[in-house]
Amino acid sequence: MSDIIVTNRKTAILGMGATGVSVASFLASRDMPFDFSDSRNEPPNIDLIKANHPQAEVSLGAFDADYLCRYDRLIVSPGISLDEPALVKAKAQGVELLGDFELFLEQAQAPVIAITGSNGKSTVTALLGKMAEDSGISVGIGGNIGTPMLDLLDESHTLYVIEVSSFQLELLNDARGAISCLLNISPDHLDRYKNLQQYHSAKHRIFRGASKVVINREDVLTRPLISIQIPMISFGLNQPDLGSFGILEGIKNGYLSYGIERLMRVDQVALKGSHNIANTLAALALGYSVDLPMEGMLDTLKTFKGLPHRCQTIAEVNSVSFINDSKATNVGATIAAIKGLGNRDSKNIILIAGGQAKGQEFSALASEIAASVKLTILIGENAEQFASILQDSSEYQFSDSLDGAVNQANQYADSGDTVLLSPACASFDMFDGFEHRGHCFKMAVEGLSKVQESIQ
Ligand code: UMA
Ligand code: ADP
Repeated sequence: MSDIIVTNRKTAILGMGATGVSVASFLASRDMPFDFSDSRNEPPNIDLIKANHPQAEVSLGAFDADYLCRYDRLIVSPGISLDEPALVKAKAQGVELLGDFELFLEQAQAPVIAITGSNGKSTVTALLGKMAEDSGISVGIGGNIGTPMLDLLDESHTLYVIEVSSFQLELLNDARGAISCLLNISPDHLDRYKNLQQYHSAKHRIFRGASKVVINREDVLTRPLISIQIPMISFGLNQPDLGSFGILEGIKNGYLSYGIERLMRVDQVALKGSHNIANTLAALALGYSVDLPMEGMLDTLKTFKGLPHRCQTIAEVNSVSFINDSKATNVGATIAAIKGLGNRDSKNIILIAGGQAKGQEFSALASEIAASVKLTILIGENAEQFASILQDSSEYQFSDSLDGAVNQANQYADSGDTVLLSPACASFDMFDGFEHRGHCFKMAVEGLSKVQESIQ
């Protein structure tokens, strides 16, 4: 493939968020000129960009096709839909659309592990990154998880572990020998994609030009559609074939295994929940594919407790556990949380859910909620839509605020119950993001603890 970075091409960066800022620094460090365009009138980093890149022309407000067609190429931030009419027209007129992932892959001088999936990306990225660090490797860890990937480029790194979203994959043409992992696929971002098929196609672009592939053998949607002649390692919670990762003797009392080789008892893994055991196996498969030492990886598994806002126990008040799973922004993640924490014999969960549905159906949740949830408290924009799937199957209430929902949950809970914030929805109707929502939940629960202390 020809070099992407050629200097005489007129370039505009679309989007002035984290990605746009990192693309600008990258181009500036190579003395390559660029302009900026953002469809918001008051984009987030306008002052920073004007100060750091005074030579760049900045165009704000709705994207204009004629304006964009002045450029040879547009480097498009992931939050911008490629169906945006001005982009569609610019592309039709021969303007090249490029994403930061392609730029990053061209520049990276060390092996790249690329991780995508509907759920578990950040957990696997952070876990694998920790495994590499613990084994003494200089590793760049970032992408959708937080640090824009172009900011990671560093000649001293001998490995990159990159989380990539479907948005970041939409413009990928060639993974340039990356080791590509697709963890799982369940409906998400259906406000951006026309249907699940289109979302699935975006995810599968991760396999184009990969040198090795790691897939989930229990999720057929993760299998490459075309037969590719590259090494493939699978993971899954079932018994592994030779050369793949899985569980021997069952998840309760069994072993993480590589083929018939028992590696470690499942109950020694610090991460909890069967979905996290699947994540653990994916990380092992990826680490194995770049020759990380197995002993060291297993040691990391004994201590890595996971990231905040993902099924994180934050308090116990009156023998009721409060769990923050604010990062559950789709139905698949909330199903995993209820499955992992629910007790089907005694319905022990009070679920706080709702927010922005992002075009998804909630119906797949109904049977899981009916089995383990004693009360669902619904908040946010799509609370009514969520309630419609619960009509006959289980009890629910509405709340205007997260504080109110926590109080309602606390009043309803019996000793031994679990209050679970796992919204299955995006948070932007009420919060600045999932972290803000999780933080507000924590504050509300701490408020309860204080009331409890003052009573005692
Ligand atoms: N913008 C427009 N027009 C639009 C949409 C956005 O001009 O139609 C502008 C905004 O005004 C803003 C900029 O684009 O100036 C924001 O760009 P962006 O939305 O692409 O976000 P970044 O700040 O660049 O952050 C992105 C990822 N965000 C999204 O994909 C939406 C971050 O993932 C990622 O951490 C960051 O790049 C670094 O790689 C966040 C995310 O929510 C956490 N990701 C989604 C998810 O995990 O579900 C995919
Ligand atoms: P992502 O980066 O893909 O959003 P995270 O690791 O941040 O993934 O987890 C997001 C949500 O998905 C959390 O609620 C978490 O408990 C849940 N989750 C994590 N791994 C899995 C998995 N393998 N299957 C289903 N849900 C998962």
